[in-house]
Amino acid sequence: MHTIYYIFTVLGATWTTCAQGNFSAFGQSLHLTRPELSHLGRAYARASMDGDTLAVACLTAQAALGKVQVQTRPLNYTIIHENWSQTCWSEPYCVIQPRNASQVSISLRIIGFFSVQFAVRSGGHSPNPGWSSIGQQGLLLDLQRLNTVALSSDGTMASVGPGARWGDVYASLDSTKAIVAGGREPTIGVGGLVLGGGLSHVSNEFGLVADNVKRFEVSLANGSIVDASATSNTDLFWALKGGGPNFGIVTRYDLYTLPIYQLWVQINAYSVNQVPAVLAAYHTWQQGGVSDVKSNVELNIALDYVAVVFIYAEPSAQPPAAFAAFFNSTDVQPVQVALPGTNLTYHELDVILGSVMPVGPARTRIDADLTQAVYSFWREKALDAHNATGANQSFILQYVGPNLVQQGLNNGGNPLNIPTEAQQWWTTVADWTEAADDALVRSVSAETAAHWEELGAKRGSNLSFVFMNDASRDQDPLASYGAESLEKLRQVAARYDPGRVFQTLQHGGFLLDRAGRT
Ligand SMILES: *[C@@H]1O[C@H](CO)[C@@H](O)[C@H](O)[C@H]1NC(C)=O
Ligand SMILES: *[C@@H]1O[C@H](CO)[C@@H](O)[C@H](O)[C@H]1NC(C)=O
Ligand SMILES: *[C@@H]1O[C@H](CO)[C@@H](O)[C@H](O)[C@H]1NC(C)=O
Ligand SMILES: *[C@@H]1O[C@H](CO)[C@@H](O)[C@H](O)[C@H]1NC(C)=O
Ligand SMILES: *[C@@H]1O[C@H](CO)[C@@H](O)[C@H](O)[C@H]1NC(C)=O
Ligand SMILES: *[C@@H]1O[C@H](CO)[C@@H](O)[C@H](O)[C@H]1NC(C)=O
Ligand SMILES: *[C@@H]1O[C@H](CO)[C@@H](O)[C@H](O)[C@H]1NC(C)=O
Ligand SMILES: *[C@@H]1O[C@H](CO)[C@@H](O)[C@H](O)[C@H]1NC(C)=O
Ligand SMILES: *[C@@H]1O[C@H](CO)[C@@H](O)[C@H](O)[C@H]1NC(C)=O
Ligand SMILES: CC(=O)N[C@H]1CO[C@H](CO)[C@@H](O)[C@@H]1O
Repeated sequence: MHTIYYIFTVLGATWTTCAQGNFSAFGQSLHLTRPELSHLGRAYARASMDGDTLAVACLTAQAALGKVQVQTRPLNYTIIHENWSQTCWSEPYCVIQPRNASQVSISLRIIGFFSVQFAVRSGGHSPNPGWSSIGQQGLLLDLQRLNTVALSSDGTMASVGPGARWGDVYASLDSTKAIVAGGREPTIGVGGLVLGGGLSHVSNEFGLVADNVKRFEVSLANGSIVDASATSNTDLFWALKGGGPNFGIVTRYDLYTLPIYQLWVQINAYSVNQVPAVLAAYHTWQQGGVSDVKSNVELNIALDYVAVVFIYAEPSAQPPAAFAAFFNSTDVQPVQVALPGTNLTYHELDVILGSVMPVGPARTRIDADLTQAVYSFWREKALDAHNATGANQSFILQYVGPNLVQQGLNNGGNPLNIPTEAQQWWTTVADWTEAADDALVRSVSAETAAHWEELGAKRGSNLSFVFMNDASRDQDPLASYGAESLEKLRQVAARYDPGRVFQTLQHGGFLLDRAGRT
């Protein structure tokens, strides 16, 4: 009896000393003071036994980065609620708001050392719970202070922080008449959009936003800060152009500026009973007008109105001929011209669009009858859901053509593997108020997506690609890139994150570990 008790005590003591010893070396590398080392080391030794290392991780971050960068309870609720969708409101154990790449690197080393769960937020514009939010089981790395926007002296490149919002990027560049390809709503954050590929108003001409990146500065899980570009860590460069949050935290994006400044824009509103005519005109544009890659038609069909934004990547005195299907047809007449044809800067357009137009996960080749059929299917379900819950939903189509894909290839390629043929991507945005209605409202989107696929398959126009930026949590965009791409992405992740921090400790997101598994 005595002997056994004695051995247990020795093991316990050894274990405690060992935890303190391990922390001591790590803490010294963070330049903690002697009292901090000893206090946190003891707390870690105790907490490890309780399994409560998260509290010590947060305190260590506070000691290493300063209290201004790390909030523990009580948290500032503005930060918790700083996101697009209430489905993601969640209170983390603590929030780290790094100010520069080296603070991101320190945060990642702390996360790895203590092996604690985390989520990363740039703009928080994902509606998927857990993608940029986390509850009491983890810490939130909120990048909003990494928001600088700087134009290079020769004007060919803008360096942008991951936590900047696109609205601020455009506003800041506008004064120098520079623009970059970026998100289509001002509140979207830079980081999440680029890592998912990113569609801009001018993607038909210039490709995805990710394909306009010259260089990424990345903090890896082990704290190393590296560059990824066409000449440095080229495999990582390729993977970051649409491969999601699987490789590191990008702390700076160097984006090529575009050789354009003003755009021609008109916004028309149509009545819902004109939807068949609007879809027919959209189809005609896709068959012809779109060969002028400067043209873009953004279609947003809500339950009680239709908004169509016509964008031409050049100023113009008249409606460009590319839009003839809409402007020179008696079949399709707007009930209101919400914005008559105007030359606008990218920033002015961004301000006007506000929160109108997102875009979506791919489903089909261009097929006018299919679009009409799926629209009818969706509308019936969406109206039922509206009656039951008050939810508003919209039916949104995005044209994607061969030139967009070609632009990506010209800049070294990306993992997305988008088919090189004309196609349209569908997405939906739903707004509702009661959490109890989540399942019902989501079922409309899920069933509509399934219907696209089913009817599309019957008609030979089903494509497999799913666009990450607009994918729902139950979809699998990484798997849709194809087996070869997926395997290559896994190899890149294994090379840059051998400890699998981003796969095992990251709370949500389209992670490689979860891709292709169902
Ligand atoms: C201390 O570090 C060693 C080597 O990395 C590891 O095997 C051991 O489990 C660690 N002990 C504690 C208590 O963290
Ligand atoms: C809470 O956070 C917001 C946004 O970051 C900031 O504007 C506000 O000043 C903060 N409030 C307090 C009490 O720190
Ligand atoms: C990062 O920001 C912190 C806090 O402002 C500062 O002390 C540190 O010197 C900065 N590091 C670098 C590499 O700029
Ligand atoms: C828009 O730009 C075109 C082409 O530069 C020009 O001819 C036209 O006058 C401009 N329209 C307005 C209202 O400034
Ligand atoms: C509409 O038709 C008229 C007359 O043929 C032509 O001048 C005009 O350019 C056309 N507009 C568009 C947008 O194609
Ligand atoms: C919605 O409810 C109204 C009133 O109860 C009813 O007239 C209408 O037919 C319903 N619409 C749908 C699509 O169920
Ligand atoms: C749905 O739209 C109607 C009218 O446009 C609006 O009054 C209502 O607040 C919206 N409901 C939600 C949940 O957004
Ligand atoms: C649609 O295409 C994808 C990829 O080719 C395939 O995985 C899926 O099963 C197809 N859907 C149907 C209903 O055939
Ligand atoms: C961090 O990881 C990268 C990629 O695995 C590796 O090249 C680098 O040597 C590591 N740095 C340190 C300090 O271990
Ligand atoms: C700080 C902030 O913007 N919070 C918003 C988070 O999202 C909800 C839902 O859209 C808004 O109501 C909050 O204002």
